[in-house]
Amino acid sequence: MKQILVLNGPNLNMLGVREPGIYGSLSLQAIEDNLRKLAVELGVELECFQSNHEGALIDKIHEAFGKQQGIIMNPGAFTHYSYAIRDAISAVQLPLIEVHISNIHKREPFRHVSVIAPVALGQIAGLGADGYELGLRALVKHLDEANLTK
Ligand code: CA2
Repeated sequence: MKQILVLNGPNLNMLGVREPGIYGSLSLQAIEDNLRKLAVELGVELECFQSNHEGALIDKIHEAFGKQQGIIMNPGAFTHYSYAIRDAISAVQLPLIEVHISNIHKREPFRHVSVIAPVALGQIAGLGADGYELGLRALVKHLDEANLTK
């Protein structure tokens, strides 16, 4: 069975608690529960992890090498400046879909830049929590297609 890692970065543990106008009213727990239901439907296994610490996220990315086949990640504010997370993604060479709940491209200029996007398979932004499910569907399709060509 395919194994997928779902990573959420800093402050995303606050989802549903504050700022529902920007980030919606679903908690991270509810988002992960919905993703787990979709994973059953798609026949894949998920591991979900959230951290407010850059190093902990990097460790999880390293651990994914040899364990998981792809990653769904909302790097939070690390998106805009963490070369260390970007290097970790490059190092493991796993397909990663970058997800943002809000549309980072129509917010403050510093959010328009993603240092992660150049090493991601794709980016989903502005579609709310649905972005995680769309990302999981796209990643599983990508992995299926990659297997077919082997
Ligand atoms: O839109 C996204 O998903 C972001 O990755 C969220 C990050 C932000 O720094 C990125 O620019 C875009 C921030 C997550 C903060 O989450 C909160 C949730 C509830 C209350 C306060 C913060």
